[in-house]
Amino acid sequence: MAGIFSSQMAGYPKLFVLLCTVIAFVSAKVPVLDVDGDYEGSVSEKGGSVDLNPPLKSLHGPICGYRITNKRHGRIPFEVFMIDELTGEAELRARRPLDCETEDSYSLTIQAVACTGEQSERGTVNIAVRDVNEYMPEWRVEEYSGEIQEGDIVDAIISLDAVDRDCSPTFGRICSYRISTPDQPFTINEKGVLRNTVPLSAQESRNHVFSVWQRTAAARIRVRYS
Ligand SMILES: [Ca+2]
Ligand SMILES: [Ca+2]
Repeated sequence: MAGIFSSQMAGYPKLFVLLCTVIAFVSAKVPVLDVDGDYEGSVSEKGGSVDLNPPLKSLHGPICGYRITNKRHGRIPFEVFMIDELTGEAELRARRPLDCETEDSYSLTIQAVACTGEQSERGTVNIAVRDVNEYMPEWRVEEYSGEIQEGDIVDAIISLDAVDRDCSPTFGRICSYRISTPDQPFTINEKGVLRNTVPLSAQESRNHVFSVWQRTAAARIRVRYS
């Protein structure tokens, strides 16, 4: 190999050949992140390992570590564990449980650091925080009141409103409402809008008090006739 190199370079000045050799040696040692574009990842709100696509690897190892910096302000709740220095394979992990309701994504820059100290170009890691169902739905108020005219059918007597503080539609959306007190002359739709199903008579009762459930919490409803 040395013979071929020497014969190919025979016509060049010695200084030029030396310079080419040094440049070739240095460039071969600079690590390169094995990624085309950005890394895309996700991690549970509970913490643990980040699922990265593509997995974290680098060329021109051995790689002794990775340097991560936050594109936004604040401390980085992630750290890198080396798995294989030769391939640069490594795992990105959350240092602590995360809070999707406060911060649902992170954007980091990452550089591979070779064991020679050389650093790769910066890459970008986008991490989405996966929601965990921590919160129950809650009513905005504990008791709702409405009033209708005797004998009327009213499509929207009152609107009930519950909230769920989880950050994702899967765990944070109110799916339905249900009247839990049996035999009530009312119905409630998926948006929480209450209507009566038959005309009501003040002779029977001037008030109806009953409960409505959304998944787990009950609110008391009072409907008065006038
Ligand atoms: Ca929830
Ligand atoms: Ca949550």
